[in-house]
Amino acid sequence: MQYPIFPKECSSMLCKYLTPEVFDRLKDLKTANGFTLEQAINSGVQNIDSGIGVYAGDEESYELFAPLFDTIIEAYHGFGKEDKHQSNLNPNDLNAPNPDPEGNYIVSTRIRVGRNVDNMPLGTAISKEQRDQVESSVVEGLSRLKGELSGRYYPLLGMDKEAQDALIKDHFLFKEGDRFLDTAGLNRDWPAGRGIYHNNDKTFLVWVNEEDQLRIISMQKGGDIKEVFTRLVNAIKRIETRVPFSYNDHLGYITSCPTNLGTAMRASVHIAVPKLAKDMESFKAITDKYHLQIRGIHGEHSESEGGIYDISNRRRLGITEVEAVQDMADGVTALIAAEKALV
Ligand code: ADP
Ligand code: CIR
Repeated sequence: MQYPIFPKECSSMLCKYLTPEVFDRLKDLKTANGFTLEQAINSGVQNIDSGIGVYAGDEESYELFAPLFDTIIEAYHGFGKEDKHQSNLNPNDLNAPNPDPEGNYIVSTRIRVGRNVDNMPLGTAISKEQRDQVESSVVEGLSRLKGELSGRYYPLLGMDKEAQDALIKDHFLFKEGDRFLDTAGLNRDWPAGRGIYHNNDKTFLVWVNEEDQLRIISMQKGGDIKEVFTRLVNAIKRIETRVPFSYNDHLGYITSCPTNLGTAMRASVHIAVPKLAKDMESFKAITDKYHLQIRGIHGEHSESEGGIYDISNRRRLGITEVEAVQDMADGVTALIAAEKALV
């Protein structure tokens, strides 16, 4: 493989940190699962508008390709090679009263974590048989959930197009054909092995074999962040009694994309701040202060509609789950105060 040609306008972390020296050191290496540098960087090479541009094939990728991954992890999370990750899933440590009890700004709240099965390659490097095996063991574990968490699994294979599109439009299901995931090898054998589990109210959902093998999701209308977090924590604890998750003391939960390492948690609100959004500089000053990311209404790489934005914690590694949610809760409180102050 030759050193890739990145056009001038490319500003991804991949083109910034994959120097010719780093490339030469890593280009012939392969993990035990056969995952190569070429595979790790293909998404960012093909999609020059990537923000990051790399994916791991397995836990070992983070060690073997460390000269590339470590610089990206440091730049994204501010987390160094010697740092240790700490988890805290105790909802009692969260100070997050509803920032919008009258329901004027927050449309909905969602918190998700990514998880992958221990001793399996990640979705980028997994075989069809292994993926199917992940699906059946996860579905078996989910079938034991009780009470509010009990629900049904809907495989993508055989789901009618209308039902699938409705779930996507209503923000419950992952989209199809994402070009970043495609070029990372994450959509191979689509739609086999993929699906969604949800309870009747669609307040608890699990995506199976998308970017990560599990995306465990708690969501509901309004701004009761603590209720959403509490439901999520209960679900994580139940599921991990049946499905062993990939975790280490340095990187926390292992995920395909290095931005998701650690807590693997994204806590978001859909929030209407139309006045503030007219002044993107002030909007961004607040989101930067609280380490928040702004996304559009249909998820990553989408646009806002009607002044409604998806606001979530940006940092996931080197902070606890409680701190990640706290970033979002404090930042959203500040955004609402700023919106109220505008006439
Ligand atoms: P992820 O959360 O896995 O990083 P995306 O950014 O692609 O992935 O979002 C996945 C879906 O979740 C999208 O349909 C998005 O609109 C929806 N979503 C995210 N946050 C919220 C929220 N607070 N309320 C409702 N839907 C949400
Ligand atoms: C990119 O590099 O833009 C995609 N591979 C997605 C990266 C994940 N984005 C994020 O900010 N969490």
